[in-house]
Amino acid sequence: MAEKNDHFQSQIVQDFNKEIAKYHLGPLWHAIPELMNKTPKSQALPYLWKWETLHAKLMEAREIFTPDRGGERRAIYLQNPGLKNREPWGWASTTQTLYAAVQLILPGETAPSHRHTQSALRFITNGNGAYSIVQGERIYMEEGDFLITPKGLWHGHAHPGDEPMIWMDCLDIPTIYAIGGTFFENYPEKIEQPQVPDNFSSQRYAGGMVRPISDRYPKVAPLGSYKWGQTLSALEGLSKFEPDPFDGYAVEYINPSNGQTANPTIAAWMQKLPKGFHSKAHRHTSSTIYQVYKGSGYTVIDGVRFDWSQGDYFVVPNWAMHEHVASEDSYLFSVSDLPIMERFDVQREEALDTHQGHQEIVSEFKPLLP
Ligand code: GTQ
Repeated sequence: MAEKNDHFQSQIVQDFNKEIAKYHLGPLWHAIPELMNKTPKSQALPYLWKWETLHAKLMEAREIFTPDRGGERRAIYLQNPGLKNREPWGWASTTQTLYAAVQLILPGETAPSHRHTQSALRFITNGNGAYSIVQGERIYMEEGDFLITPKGLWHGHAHPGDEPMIWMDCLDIPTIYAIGGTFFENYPEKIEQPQVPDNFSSQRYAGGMVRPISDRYPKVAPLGSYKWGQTLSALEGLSKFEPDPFDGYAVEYINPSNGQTANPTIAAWMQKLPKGFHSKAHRHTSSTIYQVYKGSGYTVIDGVRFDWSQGDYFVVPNWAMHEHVASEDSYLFSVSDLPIMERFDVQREEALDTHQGHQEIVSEFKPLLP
């Protein structure tokens, strides 16, 4: 081993590395330890954004940017500190594969319709009364609802209600950027007009466990919004039994016509961690962005304690050991790149097998407050 390292460091090798760089060539012997780690080495870092900070910055943005003047959404995205320097696209990354943002819409505002090859989803955290119009369907949004905007469909938002609304956006922007698959188009008018009755898709799927017979071979996801009440009753049913040791009581939002994830590239879950629940620690290839919908507790990520409470967002990067503890009944909404990892057949999972499956806490994360 010593011999190999010495040679790797030798002047003759280093000079050669420099020489070929002039021709836009690189030495594999230099790069391989970084490119081919034994196990995933995430460039994204574990991180947590406090609600106080997100809320304060959205409020400051109220006047600074309006969709009507700017022609775009008032969204502030979560920039992972580990990915900041990965220009040009790293700057819009929350994990290596996914982008997450908080979006604010005020009564009377309109966020113009557009379409793109990125898949999007929304989770409504604050307020009621705005609608998203997705490919001609007006979908009214209420707290706790989960919505999808499949890739390629026109979508815009408008707010006829009377209180500010905030929601979480998640898109596969970094993934689509990395593969060179970005297409984007503005709608010719400010916003689409309805083509079908309001809340058409959620009414068609009101049963929750049956599909209209015409949806046997769906071309696009046939359900646009998943109402909080239905999600909650699914969790209540599940909560009568034993929790999953790693995730408590968790459900995944699916395309009810075919049982696949609601969005083909982004998995979305809602999980309930009952008061006092302490999960076992594990790690997996996929990375996750959590939104604390209700409750409080902490998550230990690679030995660091991240305390969370309602409205906070946090990231568990690829292959980071993590376990959750709930101080009160808590509901965590989360998104992950599990479908991407599965598609590439690289999803693996490993439970911590020391200390009864719990990590030793070595430090506590200190969040940035406004
Ligand atoms: O609301 O359609 O955060 O297209 C990023 C891209 C939100 C949206 C984002 C988008 C949207």
